[in-house]
Amino acid sequence: MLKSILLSSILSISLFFTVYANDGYNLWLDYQAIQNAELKSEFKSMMDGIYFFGENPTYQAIKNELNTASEKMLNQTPIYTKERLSSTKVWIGTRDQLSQVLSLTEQGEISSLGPDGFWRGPLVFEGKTYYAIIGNKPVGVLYGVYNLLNSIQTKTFNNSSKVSDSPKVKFRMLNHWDNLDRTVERGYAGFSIWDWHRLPGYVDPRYIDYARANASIGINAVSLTNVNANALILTTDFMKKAKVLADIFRPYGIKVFLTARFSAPIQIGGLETADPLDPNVKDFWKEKTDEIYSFIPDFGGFLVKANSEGQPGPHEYKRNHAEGANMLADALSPHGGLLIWRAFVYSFEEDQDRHKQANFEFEPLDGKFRENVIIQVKNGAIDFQPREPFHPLFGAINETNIGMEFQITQEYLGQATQLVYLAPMWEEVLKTRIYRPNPSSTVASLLEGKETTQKNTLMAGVSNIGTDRNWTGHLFGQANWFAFGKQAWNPEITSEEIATEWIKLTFGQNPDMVSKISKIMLESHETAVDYMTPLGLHHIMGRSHHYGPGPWVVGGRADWTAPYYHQADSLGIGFDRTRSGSDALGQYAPEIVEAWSDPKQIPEKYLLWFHHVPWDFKLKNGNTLWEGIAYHYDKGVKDVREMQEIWASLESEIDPEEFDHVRQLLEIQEEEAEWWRNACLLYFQTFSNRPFPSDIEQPEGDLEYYKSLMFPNAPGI
Ligand code: BDP
Repeated sequence: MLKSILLSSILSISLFFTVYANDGYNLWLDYQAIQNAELKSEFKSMMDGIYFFGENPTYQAIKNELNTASEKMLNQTPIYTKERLSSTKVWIGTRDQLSQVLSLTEQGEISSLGPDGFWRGPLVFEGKTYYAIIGNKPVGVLYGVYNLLNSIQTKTFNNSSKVSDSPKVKFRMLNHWDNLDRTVERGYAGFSIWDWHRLPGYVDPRYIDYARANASIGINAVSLTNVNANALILTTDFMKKAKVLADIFRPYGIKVFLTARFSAPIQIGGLETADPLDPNVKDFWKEKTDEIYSFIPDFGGFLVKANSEGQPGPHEYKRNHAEGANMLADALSPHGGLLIWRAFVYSFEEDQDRHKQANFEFEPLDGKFRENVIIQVKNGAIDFQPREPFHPLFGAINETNIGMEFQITQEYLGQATQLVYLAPMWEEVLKTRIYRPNPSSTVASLLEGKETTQKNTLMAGVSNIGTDRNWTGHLFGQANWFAFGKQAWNPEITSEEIATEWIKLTFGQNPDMVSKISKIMLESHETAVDYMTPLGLHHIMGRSHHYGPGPWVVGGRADWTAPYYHQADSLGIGFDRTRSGSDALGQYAPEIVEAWSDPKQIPEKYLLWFHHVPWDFKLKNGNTLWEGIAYHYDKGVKDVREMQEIWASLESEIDPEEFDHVRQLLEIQEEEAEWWRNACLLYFQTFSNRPFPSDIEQPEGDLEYYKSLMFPNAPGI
């Protein structure tokens, strides 16, 4: 008896969890049942009569989305009417398709929103009001529908207000660093979702969910393969595989790009050279490109990493980046394709501060690139550090298209064990005033094409997506994917707005919960900077895998070692990048040079990035630099504990599986934060020779122990 009671209660507990547990697969498209009666009846009445002005694959994708949403939110299937009047409530179509029912003013308003823009709201026709969702192109309609569904989920829907929006950046792109064997460079969420081996025959349903997720946040381009490229992706067999993905993504408005290995003419073309000025090389690329377009007529173009970290490029043939890029751009331009050329270059021979090298190479070439080339520049000059000042190429080249590269995957920011919401970091960069080419220019306004004549604008993000059931390894990694899409659509949006929206879509509406999770998210980046690299420290992580602290890492080329960047000695710490040092600061606009040249004036968050300062240097709050470093590390650890406490207080509000997933990872984050603090403070103390402030938690352990830790199987390499 007892046994059977026990068994049945275990069963009911596990049933309970099976029914309610959320594994995160549905991302922000979870479409939870609507509780609010008024909203429910409003949405229900809309779903009772939807008329599409025409048919095309994107409208089919919209119907599929409406079916999913309505079934989950209302437990009913939408009714699609065959006739646009009578029982119809909702009209869906393009401006052209609705031209007979739109006034000229309305048509003008919609037209000004451009190809991806949408308009939704009430439309009166012959005395009856319809709710219309209109775009200039079907993809705009799709964005409008996602926007509507989002407003229902977040309870911001109002049937009498008109909403319109359009993206400020043309190409909103994910860069996958996925290899053909399915490993992912800097990937922390399992393997690549591209199952190349089973493509083209086997089509994983996940490809569609991936496209839905991207379209719902406005992402319209993806490059499928690692920038450390494999030439095989350009063989006919792989083109057939890529075609399947492109066909799936097309209705969702997403274009496929591939990474092109510069030496492909040698590797798969049987040539002896990849010299961009060689006629046979040009023919190779032209034929390859034509072949790709025969499979994928709307192929986006190539993304290229050349002459960087050992990748082949035009320098082998004494040609410059423009000669390399233009040759590929010429192969693409008859088809309307884009050539995205990365500015992440630094040479093996050059012993100049790595910070300066991209400007050295690209400034002299400004204006020499073809119209269909975009130079893709990382947000900072070193490499996706926890915090970097903006890259000095922004504002320095103004006759060449320039785009942003952010890293969504958290290579240097806790990988997939730490909760670090990246939107505030990106926002900080985007909103920075750069004074060039115009006095009021910001990184955002430049990227939007407002400051120059640039038409092809781009924001790219290195993807954090993998085969993990929840896509991103850490549930909060989803927020970074989501935020990237939102910021690419509108670089002026605030990270707070995005966080609120994501939380509501992911966890629900309770205002107290929303504000608590929002606090965790909004403070998490500063917290990570505190326990990893405060006050402008950078590149002091473990060698090669970049997991955990490694301020002692030496050996090999200088700019792959940590002391190259922190320059700690008995007198002080920091990289002198002013005139008395490498003068990387001199690559910025004069206003910035002036503001940042003085260690007393520069924002303290960049202090050690640009200055080597004595351990007793006085910070703005009166502490010495040494004390300040110690307080930042200490605060970082304490703030992680606060995140844990807030999270723990939400247990009754959050799905048990999601709650426990995050709880466990926060425990790891606390340990890792302590590890960072202990290791870095003990190490820097060997230079500062000063005691730790007595009111911080004293770093424990032994420096030699921290130095001895090895992680040969750390993910992502
Ligand atoms: C660095 C990564 C490396 C990438 C490189 C790049 O450590 O794996 O290949 O950037 O962006 O951050 O090309």
